[in-house]
Amino acid sequence: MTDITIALSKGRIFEDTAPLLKAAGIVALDDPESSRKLILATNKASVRLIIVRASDVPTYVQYGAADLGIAGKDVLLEHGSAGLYQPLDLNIARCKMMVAVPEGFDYDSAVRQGARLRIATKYVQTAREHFSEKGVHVDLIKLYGSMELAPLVGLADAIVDLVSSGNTLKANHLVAVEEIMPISARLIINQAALKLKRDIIQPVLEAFSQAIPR
Ligand code: PRT
Ligand code: MG
Repeated sequence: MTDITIALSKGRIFEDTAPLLKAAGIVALDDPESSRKLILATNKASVRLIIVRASDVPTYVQYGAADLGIAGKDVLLEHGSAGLYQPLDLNIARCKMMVAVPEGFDYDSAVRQGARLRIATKYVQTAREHFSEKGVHVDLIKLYGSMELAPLVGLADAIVDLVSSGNTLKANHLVAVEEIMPISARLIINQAALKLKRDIIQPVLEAFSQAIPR
C-alpha cells in the first residue's frame, strides 16, 4: 500500500529535488523527463511521486491529493498558503523575481514622474504588492509565459519575471531594473497529513533539512 504521495514538477524542480529525495532514501523508478507516467513508483513501497505542472503543486497538496510537495516561492505567493505548512526553504531552483524593461527605457524617471506603467506578468499578486508598496501606479496584464515578448511588441512597458542566468533578458534586449525578491523552492505539507502520517513524514522532513544545499 502506498502511504505518502509527493507532488513535483519535472525540469529544474525535479532535478534539484532528486538529491534531497536520495538523502531521504527515496529514488524514483522512472525518469520523469523520459517517461510519460504521471505517477512514479519509488524504491520505497510506501512513497510515490506525482508529476504535475509547477503551478499546480500547491493545489494537489492543499486538497490532500498529495501529502507533500515542492514548489517555488513564486508559485506559493500567487497560490496563497491556505491548508499548507511550509516548514523548509530548500534553497534549490533559485532565481530572482525582477522588473525588466527594454534597453533604453528610463524606468527610474518614469517612476519618478508618476507615469502609469503597463506591466505584463504571470505573477500578478506579487507584482501588485510590489508596485503598491512603492506607490507606483500600474496596469497589470496577466500572461501565462514568454513575458519577455510583451515589451517588444508594445503590449507592456515592463515585465515582472524570474531571472536566473539573465540570458533570456539579454537575448531579447531587456534589462533588469529592480529586484523584487530572491526566490527558491519550498517544501509544502498538507496540514492534516502532517498530523495523520507524522511517522512517515517526519523522517523525510529531517532528511531534507539535513541535505539542503547551502
Ligand atoms: O513551465 P510551466 O509553465 O509548467 O511552469 P514553470 O515555468 O513555472 O515551471 P518551471 O519548471 O520552468 O519552473 C519551476 C520553478 O523553478 C519556478 O516556479 C521557479 O520557482 C524556479 N525557477 C528558477 C525558474 C527559473 N529559475 C527561471 N529562470 N522558473 C522559471 N525561469 C524562467 C523565467 O521565467 C524566464 O523565462 O527562465 C527564464 C529566465 O532564465 P534565464 O536563465 O535566461 O535568466
Ligand atoms: Mg517553465
